[in-house]
Amino acid sequence: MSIILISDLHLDPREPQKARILGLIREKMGKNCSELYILGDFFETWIGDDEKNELITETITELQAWRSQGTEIYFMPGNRDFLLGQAFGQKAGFLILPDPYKTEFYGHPVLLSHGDALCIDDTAYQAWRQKVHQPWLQKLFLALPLWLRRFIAQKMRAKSRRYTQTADPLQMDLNTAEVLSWLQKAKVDTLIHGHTHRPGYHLYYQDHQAFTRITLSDWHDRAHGLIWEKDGRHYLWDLE
Ligand SMILES: [Mn+2]
Repeated sequence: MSIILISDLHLDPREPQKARILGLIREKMGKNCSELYILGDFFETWIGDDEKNELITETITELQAWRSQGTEIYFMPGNRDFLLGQAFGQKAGFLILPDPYKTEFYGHPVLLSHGDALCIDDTAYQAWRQKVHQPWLQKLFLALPLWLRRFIAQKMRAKSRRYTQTADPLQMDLNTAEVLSWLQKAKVDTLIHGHTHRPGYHLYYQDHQAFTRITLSDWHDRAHGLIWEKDGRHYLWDLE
């Protein structure tokens, strides 16, 4: 048996076939997968659980297929789909996790996060993040008609695209001191996250202890994730 972690699929209604890649992975390794973790930015945008389109319907069907094979599904919101709520979680059959979330994989404690909250060097982004996470503002946004929410989301996405093109990529990465502080506070040695689309293993040594940060990739050209085996081995994989 194993645990699969994925993130940053950025599922988009303009490419409904993307949800089918999840189906290919399920056929390949779903039977041996006891838990599937989706660590944020599952959807390119999320404007409320009342939105309906072909992609959302296909995704619900796909996640139900994982569940009927015996896989428990956990979802942690990212910076694109932080408005995804319990109503959709219930429909799709997954549990919504807080960020960060401490759990154990076969007895090994791990800390899970989308990762954006750790990018503290990007002060402009953090200011925006703080603003959009205010409950009153979210409530106000969700009360708007769908067409208006779609329009606002489109504007915000264009603005964010312009920002990412000009901002310093190093500044947009996770802050190491902050990562180590989170790990030490949670008393774990391993962090698994997405967000930066820069997959890899990062090893740190501090206070006579080793720490690992595992970064998942996005699904821009291929499916990607982390497998955590029952015997404790873990590795990143790609499916072309
Ligand atoms: Mn992200």
